[in-house]
Formats: sequence, structure tokens, C-alpha cells
Amino acid sequence: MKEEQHSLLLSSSSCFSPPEGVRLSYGTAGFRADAALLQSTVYRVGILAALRSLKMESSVIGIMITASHNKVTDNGVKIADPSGGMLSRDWEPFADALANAPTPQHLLQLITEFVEKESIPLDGVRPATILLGRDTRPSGESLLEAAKQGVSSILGVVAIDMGIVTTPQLHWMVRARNMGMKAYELDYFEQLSSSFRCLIDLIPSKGRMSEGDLKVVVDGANGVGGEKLELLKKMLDNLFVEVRNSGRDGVLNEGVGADFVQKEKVAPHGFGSQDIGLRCASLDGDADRLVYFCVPSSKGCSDIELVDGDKILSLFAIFIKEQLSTLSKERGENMGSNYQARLGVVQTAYANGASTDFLKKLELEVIFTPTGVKHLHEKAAEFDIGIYFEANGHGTILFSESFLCWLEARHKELSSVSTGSEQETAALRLLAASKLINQAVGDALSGLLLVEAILQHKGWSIRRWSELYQDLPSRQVKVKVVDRTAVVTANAETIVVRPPGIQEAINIETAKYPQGRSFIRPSGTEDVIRVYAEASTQEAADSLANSVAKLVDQFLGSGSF
Ligand code: G16
Repeated sequence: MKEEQHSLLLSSSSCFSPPEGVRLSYGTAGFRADAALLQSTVYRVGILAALRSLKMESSVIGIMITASHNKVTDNGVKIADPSGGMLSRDWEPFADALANAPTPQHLLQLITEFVEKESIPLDGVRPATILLGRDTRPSGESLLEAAKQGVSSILGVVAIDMGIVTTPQLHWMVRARNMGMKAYELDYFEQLSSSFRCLIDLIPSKGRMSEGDLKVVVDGANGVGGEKLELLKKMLDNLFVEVRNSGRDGVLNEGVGADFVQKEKVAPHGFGSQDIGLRCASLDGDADRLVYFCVPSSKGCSDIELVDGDKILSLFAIFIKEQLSTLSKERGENMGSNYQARLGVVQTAYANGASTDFLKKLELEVIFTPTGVKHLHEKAAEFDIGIYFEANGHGTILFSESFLCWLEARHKELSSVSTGSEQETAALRLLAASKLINQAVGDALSGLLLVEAILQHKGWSIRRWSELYQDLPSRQVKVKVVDRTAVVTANAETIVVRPPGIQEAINIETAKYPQGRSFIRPSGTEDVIRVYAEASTQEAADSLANSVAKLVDQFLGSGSF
């Protein structure tokens, strides 16, 4: 390492001491903690991103400062890799080590060893760029400054501040830049609005939905998503979007947002009996999750009918499958171009059992991974078209490069024979969907537009969509324990291998309930153990969740549950 680089790192890192007595780890979605603890971590992530870029031949890398669904006083930081996806998991141990290095000397030694091991060209010869973004949290501004300091402490690497953006916008921008495309916010909005328009124009018999049915009311979680949707909606025809909880008055994620709505199964603040029968949706704090709901007339005004990530996945799967089967219909002019596209779906243990049964009945390949988009995304990328969703509303559809190339060529062939054929239209729909849905990461805004386009295409109300299958009643609770890392799971988090004995105890409880299923896992974003239970009735699911939470407390807790 050059002397200049050495002293630059030593002097800048001496301004960012790590918090004492705290060990941070690159969890489900980066580092997350109380914002007051994060200055040094974010500075070090700045260094990490700069090194990652140099390792990846100076591709653009992103740093997003957000704690997504967590409370407003928390914050966090995560890295977007050149593809726009999550940081490669191989680098997570280095991220942990960097964040926890106790002194500038230790930090420097770690960097020196890592740079050598990974052969990172640290000579300042090849310039590199890091895009920085943040959500609306008040702590974001000073943390972004810390990230800038980290980036600029590596010679030749510069940071560009993209301002307040949604997490998926930042991921999209990284991917677009690396593909040589224009990558400002307006470009993102233009891609979304034009592909949405294209899907609407391809609806076979227009006008099936009345004007009133073209309305969706969106809870913005008092975060960045509401603000951005207000801008995007001005560019949309054929959809009326009303945004509530856009952050002017309420507190981020407090009684609002996708996490609250999905976990508590109640209407967010600002929604109630006036919304009976309307199609409503909820984003999370950084707009990477989306769930739908409606307020049914038969229940209390805070009760909702939840249409979660599993049902969004099912809707997408139905639409994609239909287009693929239209496309593969034998026709006289078939030019030998048929291609059996592999369509698969990816879920986690949180997926409602009824959704998995439904997807299997559609004859889809269903794969399970541990929680965290990084796991689901990786699996979905193995298909020609891979659809992944967590029940909490985080997900997207990935189209492989080779499938898209084939599809473009097939579309050309079909349109040269006759434009407007069923097959040509199906090809166009798939191409438009691949542009509308974010290829980098789950994105509530692009997901919302695809849901809306498909509902219009099918002429479905939210009730019709929700009735695809009936969810098994479920309950999620969280338990505070002394050390959540004491829980180790296996088989996509469906069984606990440590501490010994707890899985057997969970099995005994679960066996008491018809259609009972329960699992526990340590959260990667909050300092808790999460408990999930489902059973044939809501009372049974609640009771099973409660019994398992008590077991967690007995085995690991403070005895307070
Ligand atoms: C993040 C991850 C999601 C995960 C969620 C909860 O979401 O991106 O994949 O489902 O955390 O994770 P955990 O149960 O480990 O706390 P977000 O929206 O908070 O970034």
C-alpha cells in the first residue's frame, strides 16, 4: 500500500471510533442498530464499498443508508453490488471484521491483508464511483457524510450523493449505470411509467374496469415511498393513486407501513371505515416491500383482509404462466423457435402453507430459502423467469438475459408474420413486465404498478384476487432474549439445531394443533427472536405462537414473556 494511502486511512479513521461494547454484524440486510451507534460503521462501509468497486474493475457500487421497517431512531447501511443486487455474501465476513476493528491500526492491518488476498488494485490509477442514497430518517444526513469520508479515504474513488431515494431506486441506479444506461430518478420513473402504459395498452378488451375501480389508496409508511409515489403518479394514465401517510405529519413506520399491516393485520393509521371495499396498499419505510389490503364491511373498521407477498407472488405467477403458455401455442407459422422457459418461484418458511399448496397446484417449481432477499434472489436467478416473494411483501421477478434475448428475437419473428397476434402480444407483455419490475431488488413502486396492470388485465377486484386461496390463520410474535445468536437454524430455518431440546419442545406444542406449523429464528434486523405459527383457526395460531414464544423465553430469555 502506498504511503499516501496508508496515511489517508490512518488520519480519516481516527475520526471514527467504533462504539464500545457493541458487536455489529452484516445481517439480513446490512448493518442495523440505533442510529447513534453507526457513525464508525457507516464510515467503514464507505471503505468497503470503495474496495469492492476496485475489486470489480471499477464498476459502480451503491451504499444505501436505511433501516427500512425499523423504528425511526434506528438506522442502517447496506451495499448494492454491480448487478444492483445485494453485496456478495463472500464479503460479509470482511464487512463484519471491518465494522468491529477496535483501533485505526487494526483497521489498517485488516485492509492491508484483505487487499493483498483479493489482489485489489489500490494504486489510485483506475477511478471508481460509489452512489450514495438515504431514506428520510433524520440521522441519514450525518451518516451519509460518514459514508462519503469512508469512500474518499481510498485513493481514486469518488462518492456521488443521489439524495433521498427509495432503496430499490438506488439499487436500480447502480444496475443501470453499470449497463451504461442513464440512471437518474427521472429515468427510473420514465421506465416504470412507460412499461406500465405498454401493459395497459395490451389489455385485450379495454374498459372492463370502471373509473372507480382504477383507484388505489396507498399508505406511504410516512417514509420516502409516499413522496416518490406522489411524483410517479403524475406520469401515469389509467390509474388513480391516492397517497396517505406520506410523512408530513406522522412518524416513520409508527402504526403505518407494510411491516405493521402485515404483522398486526390491522389498518394503518389514516385508514378505516371510509375505505370499505377500496383497494388499499401499504409500502414500508424505504419502499422495498408492498402488501395490499381491504377493509371489509363485515368486520370492525380496524380489521383488514390482508393480501400479502404470497398473494402478490401468486398473481404474478398466474400472469406470467398465462403469457408463456400463449407464447408456446403451436401455430402454422411457428418457426421452430419454441423454447421451454423454466419458470420457478421462491418462498421462505413464512410463506403461508395455503399459498405453497396453491402454487404447486399451478404446477410450479417451488423452492425455499432462509429469510432475506439475498437468499431468495440468488435462487430465483437460476430460472429463466424466477419469481420470489417473502410473505412480508419483499420480492420481484427476475428474467434471465438468455431468456430475454430469445424473447426479443421471438417477438421480431412473430411481428414479421403478423402484428397483433395472440403470441406476439404475449411476448410484448412479457417484455414490458421485465422492464416494469425491478430486476435489481424487490421494489414496492414497480411491484404496485405490475399488480395494478395485471388486475386491470384480468378485470379482477381485490376481493377476486384475495379469493385465489384462503390463507391458513397465522400469527407472528417477537421475543427479546439475552443473546439471539444462541439460536441456530437449519433447513431454510424450519428447524432449530441449537439450543438443544427446543425443537423437540416446539414439535410437542405444534402437534397439539390441527394443521399446526411453527418455527423460530433470530432476526437479522432487530435484536429479537421471531416466532411464526399457523394452524386451522386464528385462536389456535395465536395460542401456538404464544406457547412457542414461552418456550423461547424459557430456553433463552429473561423469563419476562
Ligand atoms: C429486511 C430483508 C428482508 C427480511 C426482513 C426481515 O427487510 O431485506 O428480506 O424479510 O429484513 O428480516 P428479519 O426477520 O431477519 O429481521 P427490510 O424491508 O427491513 O429491509
